[in-house]
Amino acid sequence: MTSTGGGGRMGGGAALIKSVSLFLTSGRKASAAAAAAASAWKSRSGQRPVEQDVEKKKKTRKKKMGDEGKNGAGKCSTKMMDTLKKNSHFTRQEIEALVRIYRKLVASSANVLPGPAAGTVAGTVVPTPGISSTAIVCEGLNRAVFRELLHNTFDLVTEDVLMDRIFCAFDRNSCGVVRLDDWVYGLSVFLRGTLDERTAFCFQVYDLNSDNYVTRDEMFSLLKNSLMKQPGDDDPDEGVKDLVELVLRKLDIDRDGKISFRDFQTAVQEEPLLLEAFGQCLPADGACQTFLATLSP
Ligand SMILES: [Ca+2]
Ligand SMILES: [Ca+2]
Repeated sequence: MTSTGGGGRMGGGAALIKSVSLFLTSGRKASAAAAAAASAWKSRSGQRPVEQDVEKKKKTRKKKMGDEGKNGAGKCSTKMMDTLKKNSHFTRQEIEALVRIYRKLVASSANVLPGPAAGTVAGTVVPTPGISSTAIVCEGLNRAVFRELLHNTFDLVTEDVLMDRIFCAFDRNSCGVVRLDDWVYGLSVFLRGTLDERTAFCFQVYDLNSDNYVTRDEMFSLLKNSLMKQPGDDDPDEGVKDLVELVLRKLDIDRDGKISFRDFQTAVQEEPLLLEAFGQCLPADGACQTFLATLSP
């Protein structure tokens, strides 16, 4: 795999990338798929003129979807459809198909939560009138259903901690479930995201405590398991620490000992392979194509 990032600043970059991807792909079942996906992403982001210079406002998670569109399956209110379409890379037909899939998945899962889901900060769930205050009903895909989907539909074979972080990245207002708008916007990044969108997504996944930095500790947690799978390693921790320093040198552009989003974005722009430097959190290209094909009539 050759670098499309170019750039003189990547001095020892090639060697590092090689060692990083070696570490990361060893012991990972989908290594071939991941490599193929990486190059596919690369060529795709390279060749697409990206006509959708979709507003980054999308990421200012303040937009509130008042109406969840409780109409029939596959339908949502015109206003909501317009919003979803405007802020995603999907066509109207694709969104309708996504809504149908979403409804099916929701119907197949029980979503009565005893309260704000564990691990979420102050759920912004609005109690539904007529429902006892002890049970908060929030329509959406829960962690179990979502995880199943990542695994089965998107062929994501990755660490539990990453699975969980991917869920959190989809669940934009931390209400403990992936709601319809979360679903459409998350899949938009998953399936058709620009490099910038995917960079923001991966950074969010890797920033385990959401403090806007990926620290040495976080890098250690993220890289630890990929190395542990190497057989015949006497002191895996040492190897992981070395790897952390290696990756840090590559990603910590401003040299303050931790990776900010700006660091990450700069590094990824120069070398897109670094996008998933801490583990796979985007689906393989084949899985994307298969899923997209099911959205077209
Ligand atoms: Ca962090
Ligand atoms: Ca930094």
